[in-house]
Amino acid sequence: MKKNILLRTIDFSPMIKIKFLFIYLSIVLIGGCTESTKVPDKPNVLFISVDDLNDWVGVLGGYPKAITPNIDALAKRGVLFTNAHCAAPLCGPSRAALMTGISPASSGIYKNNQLFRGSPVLKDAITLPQHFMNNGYKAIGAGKIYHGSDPDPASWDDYWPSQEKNEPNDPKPNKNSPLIKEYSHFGSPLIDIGSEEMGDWRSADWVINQLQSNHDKPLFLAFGIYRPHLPWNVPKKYYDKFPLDSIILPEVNNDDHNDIPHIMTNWVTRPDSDHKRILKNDKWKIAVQSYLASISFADECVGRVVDALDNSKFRDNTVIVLFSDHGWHLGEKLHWRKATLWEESTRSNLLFVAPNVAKVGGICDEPVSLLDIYPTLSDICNLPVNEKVEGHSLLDMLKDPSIERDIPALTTNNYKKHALRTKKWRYIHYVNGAEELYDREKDPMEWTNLASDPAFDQVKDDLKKFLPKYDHEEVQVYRDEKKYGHN
Ligand SMILES: [Ca+2]
Ligand SMILES: [Ca+2]
Repeated sequence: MKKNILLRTIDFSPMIKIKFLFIYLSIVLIGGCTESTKVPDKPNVLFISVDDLNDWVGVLGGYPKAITPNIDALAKRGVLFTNAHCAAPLCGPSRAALMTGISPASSGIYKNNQLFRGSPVLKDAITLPQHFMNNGYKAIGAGKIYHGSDPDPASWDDYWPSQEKNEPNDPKPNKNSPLIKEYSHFGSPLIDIGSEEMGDWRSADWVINQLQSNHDKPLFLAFGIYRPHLPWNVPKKYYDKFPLDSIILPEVNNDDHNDIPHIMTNWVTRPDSDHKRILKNDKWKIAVQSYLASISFADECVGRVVDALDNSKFRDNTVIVLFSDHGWHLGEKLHWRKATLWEESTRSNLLFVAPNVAKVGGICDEPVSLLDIYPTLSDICNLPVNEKVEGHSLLDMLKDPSIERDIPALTTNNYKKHALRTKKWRYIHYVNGAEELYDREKDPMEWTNLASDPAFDQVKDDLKKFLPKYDHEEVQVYRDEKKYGHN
């Protein structure tokens, strides 16, 4: 306005007036453009978690025939972290760590049956959604974000199905279905059940509804997908995408356990191990098919919500993060499920889409941790730093994914059992001093344990410096097993 008054009141020559007008219009237009394309102070956050999803995703290349078009497309809109690792290779402690930003070694939360607020360190921790609520956001969500038996109502303004029960019920297979016997104890195809009856699908419906509604504050909107967590009961059409005769089995070395410490073989070679049972019953291909089918279903749920975001008014001012809470073994290293300190358990999905911040199509191969999600989202959204969190902001790496990082990713699986991952090495250190060391560049299947070779003493010494200086004893506050069972 002042410039207008200036132009009106001073008697300039016509030519100078035109020049003034040109400069003025340039300022307004350029200023306007800058305004419309800069990062909003408080962008919305769409926070997507996929449970138990390993690297069998197209863009991560863990399995050649995985069908994940929606996650692949999302990764190409921002930065994909190909070397991301969980803080703990189990649902409960991984989620407690990433949602509070505090590692298991600091909190003493290592197991699924511990209640994370029972830790004196986490009792009053400000969780990621609480941090957003404290800074003017509305935090809402649906599905599995925290571990099922350990929801955290303090983290949310609203939740679906409810604050106490975060995971919707799933349909069960018909007991008379002949497929139940044919398939493994991990689950089977659902016949005569549509996708829309699945719990994850209904969580997506709720999230989509929020994206189509008005909100008086910026949103922290969480969408927790339960598949491909067991049981792998998904509609048959997802199984049909992966004919059994097309299934490729993971590569294994039957002597693999000969050079791993006894503290680990105790568990993975036990007589009733999943691997022995699956081989005995000839269910390996069926299990691989079931996992792929469950991933394909989860990917479709991701796609539905992202499509809804793209068709909403939030499209251009929403940051998206997608992660999985840890990986999954399907026979690699003669092991199934998770809860190891090997690559299959620790490698996790992590990608960020952040308009005008994250490089479009960026790929970062540096080791990063799911603990980094908290400070990264906080930074992208211009929130104050929570000094208690232990992760490191990835903001600079989102802008320039070629930046190198010299901090290894740390994964903890129970008290004083840690793995460190750099670009080249995986180093594992157990509570009794036993070790494993793998050269990932030469040995990507982690078959040859180099830890006892003196030639690698210096490598181990350099890595050991990054082990926690302090390990909190296991917190003795457990959930009610009668209510939740042992799963
Ligand atoms: Ca999990
Ligand atoms: Ca081996």
